[in-house]
Amino acid sequence: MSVPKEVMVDLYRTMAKIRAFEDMLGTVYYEGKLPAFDIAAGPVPGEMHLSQGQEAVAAGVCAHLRAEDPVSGTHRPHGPLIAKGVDLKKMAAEMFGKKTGLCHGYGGHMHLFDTALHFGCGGIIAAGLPQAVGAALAIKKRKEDRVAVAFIGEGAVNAGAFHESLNLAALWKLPLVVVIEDNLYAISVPKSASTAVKSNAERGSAYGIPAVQIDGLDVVAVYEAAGEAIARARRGEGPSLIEAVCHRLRGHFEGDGEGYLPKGAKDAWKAKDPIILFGAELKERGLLSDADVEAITAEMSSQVSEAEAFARASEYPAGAEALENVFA
Ligand SMILES: Cc1ncc(C[n+]2csc(CCOP(=O)(O)OP(=O)(O)O)c2C)c(N)n1
Ligand SMILES: [Mg+2]
Repeated sequence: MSVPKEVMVDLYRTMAKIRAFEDMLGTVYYEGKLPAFDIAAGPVPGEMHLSQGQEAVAAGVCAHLRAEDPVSGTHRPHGPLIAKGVDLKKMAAEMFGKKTGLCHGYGGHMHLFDTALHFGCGGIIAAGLPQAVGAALAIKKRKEDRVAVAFIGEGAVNAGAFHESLNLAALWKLPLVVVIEDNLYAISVPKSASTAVKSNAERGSAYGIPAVQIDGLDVVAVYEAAGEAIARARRGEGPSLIEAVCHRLRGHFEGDGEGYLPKGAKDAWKAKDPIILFGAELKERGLLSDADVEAITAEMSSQVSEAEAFARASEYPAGAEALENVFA
């Protein structure tokens, strides 16, 4: 498949937007938390899992999705939600715990729900996959032209929910695409210390599901693999599995000392930053100039600054509202 120029530029724009948003969070998050690292302090309290280095996976997959296609994200959810087209202001406000947020400030960064985009995520590892299977079952029963996509970490693949989900999705031939974001580590545990097979794509064969391992740093490779898998699901031919191998350029969570990483690993990953690599490729092919790249970076950073300003200026929910909209 040759990817049209406009799509290539759009993929780059999406990756740049995710990066700009997370760069902002990576700074704001530390406000008020240092020097003792008080996780509850500052404008964005609680844990924070950023996904710098994984943008190509989110951009390449979500470029094929429509608003009505349900997506379940992980505890590292920003990429897919931004790539799906979230309102950045509402997303930022949610993380700042404000009333104007996607979930009125109840959720925070790990619990981003966007009903308009049919997006959900959560902090329980592997829990989003059965939910995506449920969504895919509903789509099939209602005979709708929609596809459910589940993002899942390579660590989560060892949970029972992964295997139960794949079995049912295959048995019922559901319109589901499972995207494993293999960033090589589950917190401090490398895949080699947790996983019996070299490639999790091998696990697709246990359920008769087509599965591919791809370079998750290469957005075009992701776009092509996801295009095939999503088209297959839309044709009613059942689920597929994509294992996208990438890396994370920050710690598991903000505040992670990363003492478990082998010497030099981080530098090697930084040298393969998917956005820098793709930007260079687009320039080499004459699809973007230096000035275009600068303009896109400036545009995304201005959108993100507006979202941040909106979040800061919004009101906190009143304490008396804390028990509204929750099971109590
Ligand atoms: C059921 C459950 N067990 C354990 C945890 C603690 N935990 C949070 S993130 C994580 C590792 C997840 O690794 P992976 O699936 O590879 O995703 P990544 O963080 O690398 O994106 C674990 C074990 C959890 N949140 N939920
Ligand atoms: Mg991982």
